[in-house]
Amino acid sequence: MAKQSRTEQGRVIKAVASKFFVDVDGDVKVCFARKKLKFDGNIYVGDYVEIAKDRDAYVIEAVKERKNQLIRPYVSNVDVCLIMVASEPEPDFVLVDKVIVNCLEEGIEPVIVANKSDISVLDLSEYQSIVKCFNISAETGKGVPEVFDYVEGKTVCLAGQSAVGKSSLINAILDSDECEIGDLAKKIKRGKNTTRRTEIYNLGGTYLMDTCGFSMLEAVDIEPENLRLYFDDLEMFRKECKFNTCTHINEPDCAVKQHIGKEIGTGRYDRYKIIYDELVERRKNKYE
Ligand SMILES: Nc1nc2c(ncn2[C@@H]2O[C@H](COP(=O)(O)OP(=O)(O)OP(=O)(O)O)[C@@H](O)[C@H]2O)c(=O)[nH]1
Ligand SMILES: [Mg+2]
Ligand SMILES: [Zn+2]
Repeated sequence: MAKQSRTEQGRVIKAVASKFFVDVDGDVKVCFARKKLKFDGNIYVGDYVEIAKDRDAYVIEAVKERKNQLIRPYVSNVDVCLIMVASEPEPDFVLVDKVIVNCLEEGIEPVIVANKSDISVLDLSEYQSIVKCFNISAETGKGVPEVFDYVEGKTVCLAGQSAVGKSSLINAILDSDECEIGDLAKKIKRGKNTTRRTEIYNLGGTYLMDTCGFSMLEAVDIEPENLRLYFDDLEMFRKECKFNTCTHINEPDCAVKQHIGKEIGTGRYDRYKIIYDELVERRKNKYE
């Protein structure tokens, strides 16, 4: 009974070893987790939790049901995912398209943010009809207020390759240098994985999730035949295809192919096929 009254609600904003940092109305409490929860491997940054004081320590008693979750980065209860790219490191748009698929599967809005526009502006024309796109510079601040306006009040996950400027954008929004900024390894033109763990920065109810860069990602486990449902730019022409279930790969009289290089970006279609083949390959391996 007394225990009940000591229960508080909060949100996990960071995990370090066995400690979880839980934001309770702006007050951060360091918590341990009940053994059972920990061994399920089941507390994500972004989780809403119930904590209670157990003698001198705070303990996470329960994790509330998640609205959604991503595996890469490991986060939960996300509204918008800012998929960040930059001219340096060289963008990997297969990775971008996989993140879009994974977001759509989880009901998260994908948004593309091309950073470092002070160096060069990336061509996002293939994406303009499918997702909201921004060209910004975290360094000069160009476009940063527009991004913030778009996500204000939401839980926002920043995702993408190392050194695209995820932490830099959060710093620009917070107007601080709270996040550690890395460098581009000049020789290999790749990032150095400066951010090592996911952390949430709460700016008056806008939750900004700084995450670790990654260069490998699997699309969610869907049937290859269903991949088309995650490519709106292709799907909008399916009605013109001969077969209603056309996957736009090998079927005869596929109308989508007529639109490639016009309304549908050539790169988008090529990447669709790459991801399709990966899903076919994965299904084969599963049943072997
Ligand atoms: N020219 C330019 N450089 C930028 C901009 N934003 C970030 N950088 C630089 O890019 C490098 C990487 O920035 P970070 O913010 O650490 O990148 P990150 O995406 O957080 O990288 P990880 O934490 O490793 O995943 C740093 O040297 C930044 O100074 C920008 O708008 N313009
Ligand atoms: Mg970082
Ligand atoms: Zn087709």
